[in-house]
Amino acid sequence: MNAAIRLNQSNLETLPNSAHVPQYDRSEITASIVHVGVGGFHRSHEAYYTDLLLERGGERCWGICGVGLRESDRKIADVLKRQDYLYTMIVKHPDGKVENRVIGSIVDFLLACDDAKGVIDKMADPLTKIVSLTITEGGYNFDPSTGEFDFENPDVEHDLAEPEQPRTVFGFLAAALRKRRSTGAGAFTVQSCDNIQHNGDVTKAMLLAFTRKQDSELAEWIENEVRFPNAMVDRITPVTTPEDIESLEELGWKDEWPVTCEPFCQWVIEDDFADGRPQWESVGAQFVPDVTPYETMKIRLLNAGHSVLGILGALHGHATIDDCIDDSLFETYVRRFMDSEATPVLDPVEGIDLDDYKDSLIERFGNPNIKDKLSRICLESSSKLPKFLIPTIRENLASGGSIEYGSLVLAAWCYYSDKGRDRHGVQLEITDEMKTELHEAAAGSSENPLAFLRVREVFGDLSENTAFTQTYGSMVEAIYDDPDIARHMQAVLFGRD
Ligand code: CS2
Repeated sequence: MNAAIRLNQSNLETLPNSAHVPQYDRSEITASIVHVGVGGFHRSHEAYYTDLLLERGGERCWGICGVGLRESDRKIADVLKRQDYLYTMIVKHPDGKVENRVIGSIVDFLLACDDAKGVIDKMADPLTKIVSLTITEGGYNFDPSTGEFDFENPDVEHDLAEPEQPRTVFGFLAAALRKRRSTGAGAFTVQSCDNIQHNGDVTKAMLLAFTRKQDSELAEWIENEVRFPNAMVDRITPVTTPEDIESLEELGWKDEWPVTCEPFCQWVIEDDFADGRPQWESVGAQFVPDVTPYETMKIRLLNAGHSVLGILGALHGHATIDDCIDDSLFETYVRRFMDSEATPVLDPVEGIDLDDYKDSLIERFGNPNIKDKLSRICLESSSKLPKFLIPTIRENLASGGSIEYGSLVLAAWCYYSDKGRDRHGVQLEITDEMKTELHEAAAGSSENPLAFLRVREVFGDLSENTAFTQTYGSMVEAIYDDPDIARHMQAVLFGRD
């Protein structure tokens, strides 16, 4: 076999034809979009839609400049730079078909921890029209039980003290917008692409809370001028594996960090932009006046469905989401959770049949080629569950609906956080900013089954709701008595024997 060709601009023409390469002149593309958080999801979603658009002949200004805020972004910064910001998107179909597309829409990258000024200047450049974000659910820096901005975060304290050397996304947005206001450059749009209900509204509320502490006039200007469209984003994007890299090498090219994803892709956006936007609707995105029902549906069914399978499956010893769906107990459980707890508290979504939507989720979860690891799904559960699952439990408590399916997941999460092992005693890979705190709270459960609920940042006042604590408390006791989670899932589904 010939040595694999390195992926970069000058080698594009010589890549094997099993790769689709950008059919446009990338040297003409300028970056009016600055994107913070260039992880797998951005690369399989917004950057992909934008690549399709550029290929369709969309305006040349809509390229993307990636931004990484932290030291941990150095690897992607270096890899993309070496590859002239090109990377391969590997789409894995359920029937085994694979499509490889080299994406060309990212044309620059800045690492903020090396060059804060460069990032502020780029965002403040009048040619920048959109600053989009995938900063994860936890990145919005609010306390889920109060919804308030967390001023105790040391990086926020730092940003308030050093406005020109920020570390957080809010510090950068405020610094750039301050500069635009003073130079008369006008506002840009801040476009959240994270799985948070009302993600635009939340971004706005957080940025305003932060900026008011710094400069109330600037906050007022932001409130009036900047736009924050809400959006629903969707594409399952597992962590890239060494095998993915090898699969491309076997085909003849070397990409140090491709991204893999499922074929399904959806983006529903409110049409509310400060200074123009790409015509993403011509490549499949939907613009709607109000995205709320789509967002809620997706977060409460897809993301919560993932978390249900993730936590229960991890304790059981499953490794991936498709392993769970292959196990009829898990498939039935997640579907019943969706039908009897998530759906009753959802508003109808115009043009969408929820039963079809749920069928399609089960099919997507079952894609055997995606191999979406439960360790990715359970990553940062402390910021996911308060957004994906707990609101459904709360709303069912208020309406007198069922809470058993969701409560078992929280009880299982307590055991998972305490023991850190699955039922075979195998150590679980747990990555969570609150890991220690969760572990310490959960460790008190043998004496007090409600001990875990004292983590108020996650559970809020759930510990004061008797209907919840009765159900949850008895589930914790049952799991500590017998950690075989499948038995407890059966009990929820079919009643205790
Ligand atoms: C997952 C999401 O992070 C998670 O727990 O549910 O990453 C999910 O795969 C995407 O939101 C799909 O659009």
